[in-house]
Amino acid sequence: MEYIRMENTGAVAVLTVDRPKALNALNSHVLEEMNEALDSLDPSIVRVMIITGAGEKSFVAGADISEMCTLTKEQGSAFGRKGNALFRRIETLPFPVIAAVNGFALGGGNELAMCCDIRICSENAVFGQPETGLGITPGFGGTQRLARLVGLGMAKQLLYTARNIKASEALRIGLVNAVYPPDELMDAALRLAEQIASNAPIAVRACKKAVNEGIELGMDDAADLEVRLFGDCFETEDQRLGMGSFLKKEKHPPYLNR
Ligand code: DAK
Repeated sequence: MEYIRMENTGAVAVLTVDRPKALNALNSHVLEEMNEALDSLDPSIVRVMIITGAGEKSFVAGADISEMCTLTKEQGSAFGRKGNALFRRIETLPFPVIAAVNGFALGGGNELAMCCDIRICSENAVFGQPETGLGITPGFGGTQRLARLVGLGMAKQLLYTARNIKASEALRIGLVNAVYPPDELMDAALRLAEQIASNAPIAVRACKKAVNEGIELGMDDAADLEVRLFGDCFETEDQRLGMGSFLKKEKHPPYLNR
């Protein structure tokens, strides 16, 4: 692959968008390769994936403006569908995904970060949806996920003004969970990933499903979903191991792959 690197050392996979000359902007080729990279993962082994950008300056500086500028209406919709489908695929992967945002996360870059389960960033990160300044709307889920993450009022302000915000403001509004010095970001992401990967994979996956699907439901249906997923954990090896070790006052051995 030309623009995507996938390092998969077992439980933790790291996907790097590697197109630093264009600040890792997403063209069709990058989107296709990202899909290919996801195809290569074995979900019975991978427990957490980290997504980051190559270089020190940019996570992803958006969809590729040079590719988009000549698109017709139909081509624009097709491009939006392709990006939206990929980001939805990432959002619904069975295991958690962490965005390690190491610089610019603008437009499609912020949208990529937002389809991940957890976002952490470096002190030099910059977030924004600059699309209205370019004559378009966000097309990879930005109008939908931003409002869900930071609330309607703040999302609308960021979308209408096209204003970029720094890491400290992203932290304040809840767009990211933590900010690190640039040279500590990847270690922090890996530590977080290892911590998640050390827990029971069946339970972690069920939590992701319960939160993602439950948030779309009314409370009664959401509670039913939670009860079903809770029940599904019983009689699993993970549950026997986790509770058995606690009752024997022992540290449980590593959970096996499922
Ligand atoms: N696309 C293409 N090339 C980009 C790019 C981008 N988004 N961002 C940066 N580059 C390229 C620059 O053109 C430059 O290339 P060369 O001139 O060296 O060949 C190189 O990366 C370095 O950039 P700069 O020289 O500009 O670097 P600076 O440090 O001066 O500035 C910057 C960094 C991130 C502030 C600046 O590059 C910038 O403003 N970039 C554009 C950021 C942006 O507006 N991103 C949002 C893109 S719009 C939809 C589907 C999808 C979308 C919308 C609708 N539908 C189907 C409805 C998504 C839209 C977007 O993501």
